Amino acid sequence: MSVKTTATAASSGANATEKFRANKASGVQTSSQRVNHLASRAIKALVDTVAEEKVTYDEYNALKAWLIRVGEDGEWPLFLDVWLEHAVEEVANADRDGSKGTIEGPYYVPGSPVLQSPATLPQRDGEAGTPLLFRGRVTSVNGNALAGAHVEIWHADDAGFYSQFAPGIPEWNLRGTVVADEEGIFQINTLQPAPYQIPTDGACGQLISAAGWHAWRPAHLHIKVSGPGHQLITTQLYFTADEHLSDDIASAVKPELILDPEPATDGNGREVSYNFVLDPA
Ligand code: MBD
Ligand code: FE
Repeated sequence: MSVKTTATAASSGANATEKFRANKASGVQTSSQRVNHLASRAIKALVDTVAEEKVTYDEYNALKAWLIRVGEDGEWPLFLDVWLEHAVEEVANADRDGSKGTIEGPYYVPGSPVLQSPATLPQRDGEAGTPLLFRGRVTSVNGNALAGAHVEIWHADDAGFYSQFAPGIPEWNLRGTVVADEEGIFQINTLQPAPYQIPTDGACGQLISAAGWHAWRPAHLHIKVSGPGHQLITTQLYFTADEHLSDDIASAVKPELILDPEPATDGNGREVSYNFVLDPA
């Protein structure tokens, strides 16, 4: 990774806190009975860990200092999405028959430019990376085409940075909402994303190095697919032969979500198809 990565990565974690406040922190109420039950279980899991592992005061204070730093660095969204969201997603999508979902992660922004298929995602002049043509069809579980389905896509640039979370990138760079045609078919021109390292210079990075873990996610496209009368699915697609498919730090890879692009028929980069199947609402 370039020097730029180290210089700016922490702000990507912190910016996710601001975006979360702006877009997601809703006033949803949870009953006191449910709060009591869940908080008691979560606290018990920690208490049991302390008792069973004979946690010392030094270790307790190290935990306290680290938790304080997670907040100071604005990395709660990053921490939760990397280490916990995968379990929430499994629960949320357990009953679906259509395409597999996976985690959203901290870098989604609603309201990306709406582009009619065939579309090219917004990008800078000379944007680095191998061209990738991503196409496919959106249908219902019964096989019917979903005309005008929305395929919303966002991904990191070749250096591993997401627009709106790292400085100096145009607002909607590599983000777009592509509208499928009457047959549910979409075509999206973008660039092959690179393997991605979560920010290493904040509290999450401190945990990773203290534990001797690595910070990598396999290269991925983030996607939300929706169609009239159907449930939106949030997912990611990965690429075959990526060395981090089997040890994603965010535990968000599923075998159904791995693409195997081929050389593009026009000789320019690579192309791949993937069909999405949505469950009725
Ligand atoms: C990402 O790009 C990502 O997808 C996840 C899940 C966590 C951190 C950065
Ligand atoms: Fe990501």
